[in-house]
Amino acid sequence: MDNELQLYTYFRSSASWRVRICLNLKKLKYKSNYVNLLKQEQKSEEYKKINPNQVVPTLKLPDGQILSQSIAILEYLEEKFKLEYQLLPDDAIKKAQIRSVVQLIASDIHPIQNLRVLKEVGEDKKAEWAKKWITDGFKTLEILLKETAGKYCFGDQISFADIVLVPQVYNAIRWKVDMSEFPIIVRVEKNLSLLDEFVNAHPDNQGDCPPS
Ligand SMILES: N[C@@H](CCC(=O)N[C@@H](CS)C(=O)NCC(=O)O)C(=O)O
Repeated sequence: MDNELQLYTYFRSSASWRVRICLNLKKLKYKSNYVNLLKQEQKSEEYKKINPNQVVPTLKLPDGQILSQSIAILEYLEEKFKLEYQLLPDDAIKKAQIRSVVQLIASDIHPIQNLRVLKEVGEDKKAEWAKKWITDGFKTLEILLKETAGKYCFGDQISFADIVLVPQVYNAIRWKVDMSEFPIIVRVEKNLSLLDEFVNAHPDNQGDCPPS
């Protein structure tokens, strides 16, 4: 079927996970096209035509148009489907503060511990590297959230910041970051992880997640 949203995704990809959460919150149905990063399927000639950057996620719209970059996709979904579930407030200052947290995670933390960067860092150093950069970023994040967090990153309203937070905490735990240093991050992530839209988007609940 072509007249549906299609998400090119990998179960453990943080950037894909962000888009899955957003689609769920906005109650948008989509088809998953699985791209196995461990099998290097993102490097295939076929996928390169869809996403020249050779990463997931990619969102294919029902009319065939293609969007890449998870945050650009979130922004598109917010503009187009704001009424379904509003993830950015109208207030310009609050919106900028939320985007600042998004950038901290999506631009300053996540790319340094991405698969292709870790490959360059090398097998023996990659765990220490990932742990260091996530820990450093979380130190800043904890300070920011002290001012803004309620149940979620910004008060009791789910925003883009929460969407990027949850996959990053999963990575942090995977790389053995000492989360006891970050009580606010831990509390917010716990609250979010109870919500159906977040549970459904979790790597364990994806069709391409291998049986444990
Ligand atoms: N800035 C991009 C990052 C995308 C990205 O790094 N995707 C990772 C998975 S989370 C990937 O596909 N990595 C494949 C690789 O590094 O070869 C976005 O937000 O969409």
